[in-house]
Amino acid sequence: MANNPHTTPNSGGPNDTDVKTTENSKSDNLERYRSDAEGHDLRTNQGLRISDNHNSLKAGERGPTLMEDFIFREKLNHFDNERIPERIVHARGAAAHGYFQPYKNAAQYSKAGLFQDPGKKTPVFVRFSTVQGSRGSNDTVRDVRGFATKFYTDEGNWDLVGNDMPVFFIQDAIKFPDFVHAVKPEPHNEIPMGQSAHDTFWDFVSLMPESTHMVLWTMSDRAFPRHYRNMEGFGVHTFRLIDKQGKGRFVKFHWKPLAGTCSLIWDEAQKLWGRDPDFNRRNMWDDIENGDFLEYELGVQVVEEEDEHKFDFDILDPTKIIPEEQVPVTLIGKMVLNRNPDNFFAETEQVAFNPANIVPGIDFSNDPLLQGRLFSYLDTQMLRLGGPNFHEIPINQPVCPFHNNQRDSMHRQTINKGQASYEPNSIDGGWPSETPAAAENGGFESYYERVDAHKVRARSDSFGDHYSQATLFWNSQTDVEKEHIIDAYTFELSKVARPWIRERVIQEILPNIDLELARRVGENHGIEAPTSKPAPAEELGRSSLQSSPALSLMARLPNNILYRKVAILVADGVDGDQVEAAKAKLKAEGAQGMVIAPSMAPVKSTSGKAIVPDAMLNGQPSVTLDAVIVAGGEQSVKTLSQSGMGLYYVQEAYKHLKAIAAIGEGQALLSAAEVPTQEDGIILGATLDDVFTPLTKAMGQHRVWSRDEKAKLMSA
Ligand code: HDD
Repeated sequence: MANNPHTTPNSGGPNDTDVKTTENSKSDNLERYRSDAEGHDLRTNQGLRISDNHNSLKAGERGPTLMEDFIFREKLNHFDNERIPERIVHARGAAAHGYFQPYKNAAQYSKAGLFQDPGKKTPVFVRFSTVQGSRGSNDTVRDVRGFATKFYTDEGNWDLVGNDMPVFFIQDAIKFPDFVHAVKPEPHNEIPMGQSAHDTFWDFVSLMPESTHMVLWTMSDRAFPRHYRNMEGFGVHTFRLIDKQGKGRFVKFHWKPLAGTCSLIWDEAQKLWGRDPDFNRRNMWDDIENGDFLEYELGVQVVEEEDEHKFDFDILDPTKIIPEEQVPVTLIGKMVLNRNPDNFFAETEQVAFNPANIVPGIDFSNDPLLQGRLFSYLDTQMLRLGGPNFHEIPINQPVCPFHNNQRDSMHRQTINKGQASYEPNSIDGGWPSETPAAAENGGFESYYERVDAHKVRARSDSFGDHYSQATLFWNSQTDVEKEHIIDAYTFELSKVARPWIRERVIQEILPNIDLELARRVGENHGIEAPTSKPAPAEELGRSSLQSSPALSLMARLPNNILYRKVAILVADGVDGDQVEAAKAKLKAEGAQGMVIAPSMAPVKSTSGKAIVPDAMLNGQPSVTLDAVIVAGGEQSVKTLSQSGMGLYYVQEAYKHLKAIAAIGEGQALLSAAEVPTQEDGIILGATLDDVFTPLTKAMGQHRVWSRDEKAKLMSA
């Protein structure tokens, strides 16, 4: 620093000092790249008007195509090169624009500009993803979901590249390629796609006890969220917040969804692979188009440096959470996702996240997984996005100015003026120049941490506890959640061909979480589980906390029906007024009623009025919606009762623990389908008013959990 004569202490460059982004800054920045063909002629990339886009140039009408046809060659050549390498992990994703706004000034934790002013909205771009499958795989597979946020701040881009689960499979980044090779489709036949239920995954994780906690999360229903709006998000690692005085504090970042947490049911998730492989991305897209935005609160768990060692685990170990009971989550702001991208490839596919993108006020910790990530992301973009200029791709550009002496390489867009591409210089006035670190909105300064140690390839003993937080997670689940976890291990291991791998999981891993869990999964596989925990004491750990209610999905039930979708089943002869009233009432509660009929032909109601269906029974099956109303009308109910799809609709909704209301004659459909009628969550009534409040109450619990055991009898 400092020997540049043009560096003025305590100030940035004259053109950089007054950067004030607004919620719209990123959209404004993208505007100059948007292209709208309306009213324009078809031209080549060189600007030539094309007169015939249907026929290639030939030697005679029936003759060979001529090499001379540069219009044909340009078109095919571009098409042939349309694909770029997909992400090695997180290949399938969907993204949205929005903003982040702090609740109040958070300067006591961090000097980062985006946390200071409650009036300030910082633009964000968020990409959600699955991890294992390729770009064309299904949304609802059992997997972790990526939750990556790019904040376009006045001080540069901050990327919070997190997941919907708060821990990770491995402790050291050097194991990442091994883990990814094990979980990805197997190398000899590329099977199975998007799933962990196969030999190499279970082989690896059963040989790596440190993965146990995270594997348990992925065996819970969290592994297939109902909607991206219903997922929590986590920065996973312990990071640092730095205040104006340069004091650092450890921090874990959390996203808390305002719509509550809820997930699909495994059977439902599997059926969705075929019924609507785009289920999550479609719902996010449609909701944003409808003005039903996604909202999350940003939370921080802050740990003073002097408290670093007061926990019974190491806060640098990414396989550990800091239980919310030990350090509460302070909510510091809100994020709203309110705009869909204009172009999937240009934005969602080309966006490049990197945990190394931080701003003054945020810094890293020595978590060895995080340290490795700081290398990997920049490196991977070189291949994926074709060289080091990917920061110039519109979606990746910061909204503040950025000037430096980096030059050239593939696809360079910036036309750097001037003669001096080095610093210091006295030819171009010394610009661009450094900004002193201590300045207001100043230059970045790494956290002043003393590191004095031997070079070793080693793992700290404090990372040795592999099981106590897995046990904590297990203990914190409700009975239904525990049953689903038992079912998940049972299912996954049933797909593992090698018996010794199944045995290793059941006899050497699961008992260390919980003996009953091991016994039950073992019973389902005919494998005897041990009656005491086999792992050494140091691996079993010593968590002082027995249970943490915050770890259950039930901790954040919605208790309202906002954004829920309800099927209203109809056929000719339906009570039309009732259908209209049901739609209106649902809308008034922030939900959406969808009229679903045997076909798309308008339905004749009892009043003679035609009702245009929103969808048909097999086009919008029950797995795509949250609850069902069977509307009254004798003829309508009779038609539905005589249709396989009509019967299946309510049976499947019952199986997936959904609330079902039947009005008047509607009850007959439930009886015909052998859906029990005297049960919680099955709401019968003569009028819409009779059923509406109990229906919304049941939906507010997301599912009718008390039905879980009985629903297994339903053959749908
Ligand atoms: Fe990673 C992508 C999240 C560990 C290496 N990662 C990627 C994405 C998310 C995460 C959300 C997709 C971003 C997007 O939408 O484009 N990764 C995580 C989390 C981790 C984690 C929460 C642990 C706490 N990752 C991790 C390690 C390494 C990587 C340890 C390597 C040492 N991750 C990558 C990558 C990817 C990636 C290969 C693939 C595509 C990309 O980066 O841009 O570099």
